[in-house]
Amino acid sequence: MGSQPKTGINCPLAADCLVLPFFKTVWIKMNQPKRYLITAALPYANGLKHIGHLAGAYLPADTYVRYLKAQKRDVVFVCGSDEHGTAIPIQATKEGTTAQAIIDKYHPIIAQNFKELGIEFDIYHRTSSPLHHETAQEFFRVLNEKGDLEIKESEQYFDEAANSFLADRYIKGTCPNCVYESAYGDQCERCGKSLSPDELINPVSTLSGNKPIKKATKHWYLPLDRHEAFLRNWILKDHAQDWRASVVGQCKSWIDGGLQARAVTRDLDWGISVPAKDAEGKVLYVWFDAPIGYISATKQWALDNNKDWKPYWQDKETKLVHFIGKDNIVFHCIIFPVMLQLHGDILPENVPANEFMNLEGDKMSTSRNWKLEMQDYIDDFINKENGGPQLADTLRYYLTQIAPESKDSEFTWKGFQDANNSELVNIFGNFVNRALVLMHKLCKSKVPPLHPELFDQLDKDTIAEIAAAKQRVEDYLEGYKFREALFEVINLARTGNQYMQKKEPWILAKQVDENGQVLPAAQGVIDNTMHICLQICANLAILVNPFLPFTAKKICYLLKVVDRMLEWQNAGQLNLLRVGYNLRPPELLFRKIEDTEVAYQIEKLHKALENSKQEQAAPTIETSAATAFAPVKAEIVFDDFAKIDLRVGTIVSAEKVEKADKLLKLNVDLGFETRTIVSGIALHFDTAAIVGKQVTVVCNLAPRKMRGIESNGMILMAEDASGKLHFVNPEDSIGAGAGVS
Ligand code: B3M
Ligand code: ZN
Repeated sequence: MGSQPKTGINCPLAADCLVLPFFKTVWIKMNQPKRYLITAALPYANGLKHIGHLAGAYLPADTYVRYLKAQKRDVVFVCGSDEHGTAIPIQATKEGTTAQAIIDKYHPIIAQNFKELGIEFDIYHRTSSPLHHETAQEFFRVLNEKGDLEIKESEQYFDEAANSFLADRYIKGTCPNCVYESAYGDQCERCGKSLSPDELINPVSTLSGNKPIKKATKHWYLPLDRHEAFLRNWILKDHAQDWRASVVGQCKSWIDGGLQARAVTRDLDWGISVPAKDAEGKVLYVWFDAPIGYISATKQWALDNNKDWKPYWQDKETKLVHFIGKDNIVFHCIIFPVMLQLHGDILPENVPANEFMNLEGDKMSTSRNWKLEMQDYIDDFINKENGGPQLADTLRYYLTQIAPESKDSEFTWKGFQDANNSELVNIFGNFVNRALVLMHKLCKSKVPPLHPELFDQLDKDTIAEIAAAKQRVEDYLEGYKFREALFEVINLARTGNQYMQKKEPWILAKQVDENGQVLPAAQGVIDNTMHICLQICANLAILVNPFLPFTAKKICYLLKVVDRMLEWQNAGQLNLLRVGYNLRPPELLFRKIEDTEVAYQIEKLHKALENSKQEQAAPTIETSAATAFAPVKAEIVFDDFAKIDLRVGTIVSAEKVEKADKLLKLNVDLGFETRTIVSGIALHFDTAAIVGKQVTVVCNLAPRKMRGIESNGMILMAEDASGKLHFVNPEDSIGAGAGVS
């Protein structure tokens, strides 16, 4: 089986098996929009993203887009990195590097993670791009020049020690809503409430830890209060029925709570400079520029594809849908729509926001290390020997099955295993596998003919069910009910299994004549059964494609049909596979998830939590973006210096220390011996790139345990003004062990 050429999916021969209607029935639905623009929240490029993010916005958006594309509708799916706001420089300080280095590090990793999980954007853009800066500035300018913004002077929190105003995340305090003690100045991460710094109880500067003072500063405001009537009409009247109740509910409480002017500029040195007079040192508020990122991404996509971006944002016949998590509702349903309306753009048709997904009984949290990052899942399942893209589908399946569409939901490893083993393996995979095995065995490896004259009620009901299932999946998808839609797909596989079980073609195959030939009447029923089962398999591929795209492709491969079969209009039919066509031997679609894998993941989760507690308690080697020269240390005499034994060493191996972002475990050849040295340089160097490098080693430093590993020495590093580290090493390669003095 493994030796079958994988090119079968697209090979011209394969197309023979696919019977498409002679003329394309262009399926025109009443009120079908001319085009779609689908957005998924732009993730902050300040760290790896976890499966809560994936389930909240990206997976449902991708599913919806795949469905629309299978219908051959005109759709553009945009996303990208949100690279501004205080979250970025704060992470840079944590990692001892620059804001630019942070976004350059995380943007490509996040993009790659999405790709490996089958999230297929038409463009994954960046808000640090010049095109975005221009677009956001133009947007601001238009509103400012029309008088849609107000300029106000107000007292804002200021950190005297750091000589800096404290924007959003530079200020922490107790949430007035849920009394969480580490709420940020713009939002409480526990209850999701959007806040202003003034609402925080006991505010503290995260720069110095001091209590901030108030100081006057000038900012531009978006006066939401002027737009109450518009918002009431548009959300609470026009969309009261078609938007999710939780979304309408949150909007209503915002509107009823009294809309206020929101500052759209900040005193900060990271972001898009405010294009106005007297605005030096000020940048656009990240939540002003980030949603405009959807527009700049569309522009970039249009440039790349020789298309016009304008209709996607300006033509009323475009259906704009924002996929987000519930903490982003106010920005996408209230603030951005007001901006769009003032700017003369279209408004979103829907904002299907999801609630939160918890993990093993607790909230997912990056700071507490209670999370499953996309990268971790990719490493542990997809990129493993017994992994592959099918394992991306397993995650997609479970996350959709437990999608927090109307209330918070919970990811458990046991649930993941059950969903995979009892539904994907036992129902879906098993059905497709049995259909292929029996077809080879009972029908000479070919798609058998149909004998309608032999149909009984069960055949007729089963055939009818194929079209009915398609309709239900479609209705749910159109209504953004992804978990129900997926349930219907699995249910069709369940129907197929039951049908096969009731028909028992393997028993009928025992009705043979004296030559061992199956009796014609029995063979007729076998043919019908297997024909219907195989057509169900083809239908399953189409219906499952938006959810589990890798699986859909694999079924096409097994059935030797081209991917074109996956077009939605083909579903619901019984003519997808040509009679007499030879299919491939079966291959399993899914593998079992073992108990040991579940146990390993749960243990890993708890260990990570423990480690993060230790890491927060233990001193770490800090590097900082030094902008000034450090003062010279107190004088020492020569004898003090002579006590330090410096040698040239060669790095012979380097590996990351598990769950310690900054540490590398190095083996360094000192000529007379090879030593283990733990060094806090992991954020600056790739392990592969430093093997073979020469370094200067303090080799008589007392051993020290770091993360349970004994470190025997220290490597000298030089730090440049940007905070980047460089090795201190001899100009030419010399023998390891040479003394340095
Ligand atoms: N970056 C927040 C988040 O990742 C923010 C979304 C922007 S969408 C325009 O949840
Ligand atoms: Zn709160």
